[in-house]
Amino acid sequence: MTIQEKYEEAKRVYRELGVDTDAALETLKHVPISMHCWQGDDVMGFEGATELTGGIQATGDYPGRARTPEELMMDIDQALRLIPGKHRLNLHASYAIFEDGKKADRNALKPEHFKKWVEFAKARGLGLDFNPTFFSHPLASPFTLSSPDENIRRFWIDHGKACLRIAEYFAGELGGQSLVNIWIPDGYKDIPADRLGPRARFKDSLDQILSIGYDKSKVLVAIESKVFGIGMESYTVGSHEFCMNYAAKNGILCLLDNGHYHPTEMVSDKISSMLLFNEKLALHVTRPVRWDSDHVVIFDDELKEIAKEIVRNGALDRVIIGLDYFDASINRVSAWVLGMRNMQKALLYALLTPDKQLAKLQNEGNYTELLVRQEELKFYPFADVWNYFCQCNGVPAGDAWFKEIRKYEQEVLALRK
Ligand code: RNT
Ligand code: ZN
Repeated sequence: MTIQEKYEEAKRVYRELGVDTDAALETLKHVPISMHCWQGDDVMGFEGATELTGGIQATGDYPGRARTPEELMMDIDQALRLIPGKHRLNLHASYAIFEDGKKADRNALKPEHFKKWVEFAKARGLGLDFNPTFFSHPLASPFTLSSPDENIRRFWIDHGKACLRIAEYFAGELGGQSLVNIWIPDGYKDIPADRLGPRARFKDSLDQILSIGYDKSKVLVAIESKVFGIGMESYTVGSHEFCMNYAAKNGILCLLDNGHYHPTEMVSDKISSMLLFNEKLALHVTRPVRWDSDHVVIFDDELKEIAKEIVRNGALDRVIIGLDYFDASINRVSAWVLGMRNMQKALLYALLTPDKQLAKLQNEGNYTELLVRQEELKFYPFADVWNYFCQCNGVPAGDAWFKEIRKYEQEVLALRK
């Protein structure tokens, strides 16, 4: 049976449930996912950094890490060839490209330092999102926007402002909106003597950054909270409560990273509450294994649950989905392709769920049937719909994409020594 024939059969089976597979595929095709550039080079960037700081870690030494803008762009292209649909690219400030050796420090970054990225994005029809980089820098150890040293704090405030201008430039050149996500690593290893002071300074720094009068129709600003980092186990300045309150009061977005909460606390359960009180919400989809380990996103229960919350609440255009992980122990292009395709699979799985019927069972108190139906759905011919989606969008279906990865590894990645 061909992919098409299998799809026709799947379509019939889902139709019996009241699910329109054609409509699901049409919707999925238009959901952009922001692919994080930093999976390609273990979050090193192009400033000559030799280590990753800020309490995050990319472990492993798989060969083929992208070392230059050209290599990273090549690898991104290879990944995008294997991912269905049109997407976005998420950059960090540390990926500025300095031409003619003219370097600029983080507080002096300008749109021109991202010209090459804009050209790259334009040629491929990608949108660009952005992140100021408050780590892997001599002045970032260990405090940035909450630093008690006013000179250091000023430096990072200027960095934040510079990044808003760069995002404005992205949106101006590429159309649409650009998301700027602020995450700072600031925190304490051990029990602090003052919890309020750092947070008050962080609050003031954010106020100053946002005061520059950026174009709100082009730039969406988010802040990302965190519960702990390596070396910041006892206290993080940008806790969830801090970020949620700051965002609510100042009309910016919350960005929820599903590696940034206590291990049994689920981001999928937070989405509905955020949607009731916010027009938009941003996500960093990752996979925490026992800690914020940033493993590659797989098609697991929490990913499906996150996708369901977005889809069944009609929030595909309100939730900005970005990926955030960095695994250096496996082929990095595979890591991107897997994560992106899995995110899309989860969205498709959600789009193929008869939500209204299930909600009805819930409201009627018919929990037995609800559970039975939810379980049976797992064995519906979902893969046949996915494969057809890949085929329609001109990318390899099933595991056929991996052959391309092998080839790329032999011909390109293995030569990087
Ligand atoms: C760190 C945050 C943050 C970073 C990226 C590189 O814990 O998740 O989003 O991973 O900015
Ligand atoms: Zn994150």
